[in-house]
Amino acid sequence: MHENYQPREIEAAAQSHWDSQKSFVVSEQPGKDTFYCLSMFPYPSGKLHMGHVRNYTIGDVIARYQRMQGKNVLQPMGWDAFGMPAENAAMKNNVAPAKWTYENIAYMKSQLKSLGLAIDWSREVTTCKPDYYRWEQWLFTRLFEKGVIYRKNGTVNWDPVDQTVLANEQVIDGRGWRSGALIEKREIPMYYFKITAYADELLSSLDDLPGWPEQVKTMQRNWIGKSRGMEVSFPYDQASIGQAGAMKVFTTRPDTLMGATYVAVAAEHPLAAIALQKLPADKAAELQAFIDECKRGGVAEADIATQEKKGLPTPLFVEHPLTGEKLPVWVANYVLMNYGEGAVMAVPAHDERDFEFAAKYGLPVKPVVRTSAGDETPAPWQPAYGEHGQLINSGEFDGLDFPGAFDAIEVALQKKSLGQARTQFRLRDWGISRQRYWGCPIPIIHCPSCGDVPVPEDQLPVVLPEDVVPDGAGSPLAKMPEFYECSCPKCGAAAKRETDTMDTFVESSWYFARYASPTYDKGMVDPAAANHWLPVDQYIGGIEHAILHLLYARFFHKLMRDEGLVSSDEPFKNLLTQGMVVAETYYRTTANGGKDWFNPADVEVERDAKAKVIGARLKSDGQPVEIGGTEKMSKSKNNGVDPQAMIDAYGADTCRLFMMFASPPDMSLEWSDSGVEGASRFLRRVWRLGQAHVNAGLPGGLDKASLNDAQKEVRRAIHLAIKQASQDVGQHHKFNTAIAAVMTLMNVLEKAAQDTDQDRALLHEGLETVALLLAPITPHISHELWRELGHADPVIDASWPKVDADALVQDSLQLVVQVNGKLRGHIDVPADASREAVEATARENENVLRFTEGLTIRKVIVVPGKLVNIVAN
Ligand code: ANZ
Ligand code: ZN
Repeated sequence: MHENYQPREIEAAAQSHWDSQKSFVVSEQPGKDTFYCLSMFPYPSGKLHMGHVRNYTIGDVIARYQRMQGKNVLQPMGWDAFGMPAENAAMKNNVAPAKWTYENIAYMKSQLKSLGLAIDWSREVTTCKPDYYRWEQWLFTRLFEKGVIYRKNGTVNWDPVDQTVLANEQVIDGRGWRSGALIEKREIPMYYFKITAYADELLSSLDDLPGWPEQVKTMQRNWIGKSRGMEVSFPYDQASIGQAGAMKVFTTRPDTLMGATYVAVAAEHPLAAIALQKLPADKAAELQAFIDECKRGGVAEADIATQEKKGLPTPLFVEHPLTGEKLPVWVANYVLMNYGEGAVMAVPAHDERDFEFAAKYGLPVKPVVRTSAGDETPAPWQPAYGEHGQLINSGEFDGLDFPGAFDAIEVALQKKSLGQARTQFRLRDWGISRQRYWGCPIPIIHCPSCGDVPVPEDQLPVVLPEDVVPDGAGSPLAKMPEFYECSCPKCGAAAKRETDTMDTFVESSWYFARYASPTYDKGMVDPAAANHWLPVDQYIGGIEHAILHLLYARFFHKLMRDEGLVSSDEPFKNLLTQGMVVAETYYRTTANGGKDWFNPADVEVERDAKAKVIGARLKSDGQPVEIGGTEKMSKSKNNGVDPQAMIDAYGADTCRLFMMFASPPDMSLEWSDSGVEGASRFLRRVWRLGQAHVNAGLPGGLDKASLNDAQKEVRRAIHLAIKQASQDVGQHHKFNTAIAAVMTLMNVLEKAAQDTDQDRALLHEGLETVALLLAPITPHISHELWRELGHADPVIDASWPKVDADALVQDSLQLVVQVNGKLRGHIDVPADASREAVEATARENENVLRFTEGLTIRKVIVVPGKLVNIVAN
C-alpha cells in the first residue's frame, strides 16, 4: 500500500474482502451469545442525509464492538418503502411511485455500502413488496376475525376541491395544501386497531425496560395517559331542555364537584343540537356558525390545546348532582367530542382552561380546595390553584383531603346513581385506513349480503398495482374497477374490494421481527428464528419516533406474541435515541422582508486571530451574509450538508470518525469543516506511523519482563487506552472519549523510541491496539493496518483487547510536596512505599529542607498516591 493515506483504495479493498467472504451474513448458532443490533430503517426519500449517516454509524460501531466481544451479531437493513412522498414525487414528475421508490432504494443502498456498514444484506426487507406486506395482510385478517381490528366511522380532513382526504400535515391554516380550499371534517368508515385493549400493558411494561431513556418512557406514559377519575351525571333541567335525561362528564377532580359553576359541551354534543332548536332564529344562526367553525378546524389535538378558548351560552341548564343547583350549559371549543364524554363540569377556581373561559365570559369562580396559594383564586392564574388540598366551601365534605373527598363524593353520587369511579386512557384506538394509493391494501371484501369479509389466506396477498401514477384527486384504486371488482369469498356474489390502504406506520411496526426470517414463506415469521434473535438488544433511532413508532411496534410485538409468533413481551431491550445533526445557518433578508437561506458549503466564514467567527460571505459574490445560528439540518433553512460530498472527498472512515468524535451519540452534533479536517489528519497520522513501522520490518515478540522505565511508560499508555476505551464503548456508548483515549495513545507512540527490537515490539503492540480500538469506528483503515501488522485473520474476527493489569502498575509514583500548604516540589517514591518511607523521603527533599530551615516540623500529612504536606512553624 501507499506511503500516504489513500482512503479510496483502502476502503474498496476492505469492502470487497467483506463482500467476498460474506463477512456479515449470519445464521442462528445455538449456544453462541446473540446480539441483535438494529437501526431504524430509512424511508427511501432519494439520498442519505446526515441524520441517517449518524444513526447507521452509531449502530455499526455497536455491532462491530459486540462482534469483537465474541457475540453472533445480527445487523440488518431494509426500506420503509410506502408513503406519501412517493405519491407527491409521482405527481410532480409523472413517474409511478413504485419506480421512484425502487430507484431511490438502489441509490441509497450504494451509499450505505460505501459507508462500510457491517450489514447482513441477505436479509434486506422492502415493505412495498408483496412478499412482505402479504403477512401484514394475513395478520390483519386474523385480528379482524378476533375483533382486535374493527370498523367504525372516523373523522378525516376533507378537501372539497380535490375531492380527497388530507393528512393533518397537509392542512395548513385550515386549508388544503394543494387546492387552498377550506377543509371540512368528514365522517367516513375506517378500520381501527384496538390498541386501547393493550393500554394497561403498554403502560405497565415500560417498567420492565431499564435500558430505555427515561425521557422516552415518560413521553409514552403521557401519550397513553392513564387517569383515574369519576364519571358524573348532571340531570337535565327539564324546564329548559324539554326532556328527561342526564349529561355525563368524566373528571379527574371529583373533589372539586362543589366548585362546578357551569358545564361545557363539545360542538358535536347532543345538547348543542337541542340548544339550536330552543334558541330564537338569530341566536340559533350564531350558534350554528360557531359549531361549524369548531367542526372545521384541524383534527390534530395539538391545535385544539393551543387555540384561543371560545364559547357561546345556550338557554339550557343541568342540575348539580348533589345540590340540585341549576348550572348553565355552554358550547366551548376546548371540549373535545372524542375524549371522555364530550362534556366537562367546569371548575374555574381549580382548572386553568375553565379559569380562562370563566374570566372571558364573566362566569362565577368558586374555590373549594385550600391550596398553597390560599383560599382564593384571583387573576392571574397560578399553577398552585390546581393543587390537591383540603376541601373548603363544600358542606359535609369540608376538611377532607383528595383521597378522602374522592371516596366520600363517590359514595354520595352512588347513592343517587349519579356517579362511579372510572379509569380512562388518553390513548385512542389506532385508525389505519388511508384513502391513498401507495400503501398496503386492506384485505377486506365488501359483500352486499355477507358484509365485510376478510380475504382468505389462500387469496393473499392483495397485490397493489405498481404502474399507477396518481393525479391527486381521490384514491386511484377507487377509480380502478380492475382492482376493486371481485367476488365474495363466502357466497360468490359480485362484491367490492376495499380500496383504502394502511397507515404506513403498520409496516414499520413489525419489520424488526421479519429480519429474523426475511424470506420465510410459511408465515409472518419463523417462530424459531424470531425467538432466537428477538428481542432486539440495541435499537437506535431518532427521538422523533419516541412516541408513535415505538408505541405501535411495542403493540404489534404483543399482538404477535398473542398469535404465538414470538415469546418475548417487548421488542427492544435497549434504546438509544441519537441527537440531532445541526449546522450553522446563513441568510440575507430579501426586499419583501423574507429570508434567502444559503448553504454552509457556499459560504466562507471569517475569523479573528482567536478563531472567533466575525462574519461570513457568500463564495459566489463575495458579499456578506447574516449568521442565523445553529439549527437542525433542514431543507427550509438550507443548512443540510450532503454526506456524499464528505465521503467522496475524505472517505468513509473520516466521516465515521468525525461523527463519533464530535459528540456522544445522544447529544446534538454540530457539523464543522474543521472537525472533518481534524478527523482526516488523525487518520493520516495513524497511517504514517503504521507504514513506517511496517516498512522497517516486523519485530520479534515483546519481552515484558525486561522493559526499561521508558518502555514501561509506553506500555502503560497502551493499556490505559484499552481500559478507557473499553469502559467508554462497552458501558456508556461514549465513543468520543474512547477516540480521545486512542488519540492520547497515538501521541505517546509517535514519540516513543524505535531504536531497539524491544522498542519496536512495543510499538507493534501499540499499533495493534490502535487498530483494534478503532476497528468498530474506522473499520477500513483498521482492516488494512491489522493485515499489514502480520495477521492472517481479519480484524473483524479479532477479539477486543484486554487490559494487562501488570502494565498499569506503576513502579514509582510522583507525589506533590507542600510546606504549609504551598507547593514546594515533587518526590518520586516506590509505588508500594510505606507511609513512614514516604514521609522520610519528603523530609530529605532539598526544597523541604530549605523552606523548613529554622522551623520546627509539627506535623506531616500524607495523602497516599497524591501529596505530602509538611506543617512547620
Ligand atoms: C373538572 C376538573 C376540575 C377537571 C379541575 C380538572 C381540574 P385527563 O387527566 O387528561 O384525563 N375533560 C374531560 N373531558 C374532556 C373533554 N372531552 N374535553 C376537554 N376536557 C375534558 O383530564 C381529565 C380532565 O379533563 C377532566 O377533569 C376534565 O376537567 C377535562 F380542577 O373536570 B376536569
Ligand atoms: Zn357474500
